[in-house]
Amino acid sequence: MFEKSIKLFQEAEKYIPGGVNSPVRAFKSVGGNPVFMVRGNGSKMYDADGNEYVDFIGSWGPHLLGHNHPVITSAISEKLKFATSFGAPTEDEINMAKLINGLVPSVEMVRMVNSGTEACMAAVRVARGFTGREKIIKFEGCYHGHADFFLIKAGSGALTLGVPNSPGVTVSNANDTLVARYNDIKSVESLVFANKGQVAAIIVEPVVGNMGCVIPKPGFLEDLRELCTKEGIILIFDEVMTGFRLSKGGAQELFRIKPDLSTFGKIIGGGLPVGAFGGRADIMRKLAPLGPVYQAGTLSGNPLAMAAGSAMLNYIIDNPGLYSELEAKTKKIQDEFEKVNKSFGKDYTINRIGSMISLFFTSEPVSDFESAVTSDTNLFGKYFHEMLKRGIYLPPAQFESWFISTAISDMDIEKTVKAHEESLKAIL
Ligand code: KE4
Repeated sequence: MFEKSIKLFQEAEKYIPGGVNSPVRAFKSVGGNPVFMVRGNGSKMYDADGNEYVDFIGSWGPHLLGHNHPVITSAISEKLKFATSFGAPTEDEINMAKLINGLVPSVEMVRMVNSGTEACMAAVRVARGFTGREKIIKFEGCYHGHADFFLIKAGSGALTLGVPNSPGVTVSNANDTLVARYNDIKSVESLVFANKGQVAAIIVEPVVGNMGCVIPKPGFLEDLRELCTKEGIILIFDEVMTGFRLSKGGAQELFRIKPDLSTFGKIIGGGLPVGAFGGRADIMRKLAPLGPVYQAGTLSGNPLAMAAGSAMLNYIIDNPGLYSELEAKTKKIQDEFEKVNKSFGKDYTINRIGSMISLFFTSEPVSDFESAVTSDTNLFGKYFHEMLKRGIYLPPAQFESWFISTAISDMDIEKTVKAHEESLKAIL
């Protein structure tokens, strides 16, 4: 079933650390050999051994419309006739900036980069430059990319692989990163008041994907907004995952909160490497070449990536109904899974919002890092492989959100629910 992937992984490990270019892909937390993909189409991915999978990762979020959507691929191939990258300004970048501003009104000005990490790193830098303050507050279990000052009690692969505080991050970096508890405004207030006038920014995943899907409790985001306004702290919504996924205006539209800065990635690249950060013009004007805060990137805003990203955003504008379609599909999965779980006498926690969903192997409500880690990760590992054998490709880690694309069909859902039942039977 996986002979070719096993061979490829052995080859990969000779030249690439851990055989992968991003740790979460290595199946470390679920065990076994990662599967090497060769083709994607719609809701499916196909591996080197010819196995077909219903894809619930969507490249960790970008594929809102599924793989190889013709709107995206035709935009890329059209642009390819003229350009890949100039390293000079293009009209494509103006169009992309206007699209983002039109969909997310809090983003008065925006700068394109090449990854979510860059976007989050730069947003923190410009917040520090604007306020003249040095400390930041993040939340335990949240992940904002691999910039040094974020790898403090980080989520996603850092949490999965047990390195939430990575070696190589200096003490001074770590000292400027304060860590609060998600959904606990008191934990934030105590840090703010203990560091009065020193906190430049609070960065938060408005809906967390990197502990698995964790939803803000009513009032939490509002309290964060109020605290930041009162204390002159920049509120950064890390919408790399939630942006254009939870609604056409992201989580900030859904929860009606106006952050000072927002970061984006994944969906805005339509599968190509794109990140972006933006927000209040008075803050963004601090950026070089206008202001003193330096940030740069060779391939930032390159025409090919802009073509893919703007095709995606234009599709979202032309098809606003896709969000209720995604909501219905994902709710159906949740409802069917819960029925199956019940038939096994299990009340596993399933968190869902829009097309983000996570099945936690714990019966505790999961609302923060502490409750997320009560999940039985060994059981998740066994479950993952049972689902994989049945042609369902989940994120290979308990602490990741699953992503539903518009390409997921009723038949895919039926197949997934059946596989879920058979997998539970096999592991329980
Ligand atoms: P990238 O640098 O990986 O493009 O984005 C970093 C990032 C920032 N903020 C949030 C909320 C994110 O989820 C991410 C990246 N997400 C992970 C998946 N949990 C990417 C997958 C990977 O690391 O390979």
